[in-house]
Amino acid sequence: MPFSQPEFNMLLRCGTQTLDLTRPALMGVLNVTPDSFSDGGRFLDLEAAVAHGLRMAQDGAAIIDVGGESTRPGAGPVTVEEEISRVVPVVAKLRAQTGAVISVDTSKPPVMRAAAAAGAGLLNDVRAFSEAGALEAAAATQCAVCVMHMQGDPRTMQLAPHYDNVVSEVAAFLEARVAACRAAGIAADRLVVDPGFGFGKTLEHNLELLRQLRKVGSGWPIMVGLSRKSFVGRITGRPAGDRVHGSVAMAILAVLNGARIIRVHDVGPTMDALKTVMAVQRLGE
Ligand code: 7PM
Repeated sequence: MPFSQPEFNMLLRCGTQTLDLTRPALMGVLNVTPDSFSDGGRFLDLEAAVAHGLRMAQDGAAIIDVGGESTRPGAGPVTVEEEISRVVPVVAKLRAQTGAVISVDTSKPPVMRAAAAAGAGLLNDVRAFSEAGALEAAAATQCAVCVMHMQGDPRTMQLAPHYDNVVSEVAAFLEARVAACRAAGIAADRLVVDPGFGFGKTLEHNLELLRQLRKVGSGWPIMVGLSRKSFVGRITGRPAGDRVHGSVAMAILAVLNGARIIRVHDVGPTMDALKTVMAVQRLGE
């Protein structure tokens, strides 16, 4: 498999765009849930979200991940219509105004179809395309797809996570979902895998996955989301708004352990750290 060779050119097909993963890419997190840009009116929500996305692209994010359904434990469910109305206008505006690949964080087939039609190039599903019709919907687009591991569901996943061997179990799950994607007709150059840090994992599970990250990906390009997560706070003793330095350190460790897409809130600081480390490592040369 070409992706296991570090020197090999890694081109990820994202609809009509191509993402070069020879060097690690940053994905900026853009939440379009009502609590994130709560200026009241929907127009302001849209403008603020687009401005934030453009800023992250300017700071060096190769991908902007637009999410309209909060996976936060206890967050209420969102209807398909509501999620489409939050996400699609932001996708369309960002696609028109930046060369970054637009990703959509969703589990719902109609949202996948609408987002792809509006110009999204990557479908990021924390449920790994397990909902009825999701694999078929993704396959019918030309988008890249990210399959993520989660134990349980967002509401209860942190109550009592358990694994006999977290690394081999996560790797086996991702292999199975990759096989399902391939069987549904999704080409190999459209696939990304993600161990799902914080999704049904204790602190020790997260640390073990980060230590053995290459084993988790079994050759496929690896995405990680570590930014501001509670286990970073467990280590540093800091609240979510004050976890930039811990998150940047985790991002760099992930890159050194083979990650190719790093999903972050703080694009500018992470990019500075990444550039610095890459100058020394000559990663991707
Ligand atoms: C509550 C719980 C709020 C979890 C936000 C989150 C990932 C992702 C998220 C990830 C991929 C967060 C998460 N995390 N997609 N979406 N990988 N592929 O902390 O780790 O941003 S949402």
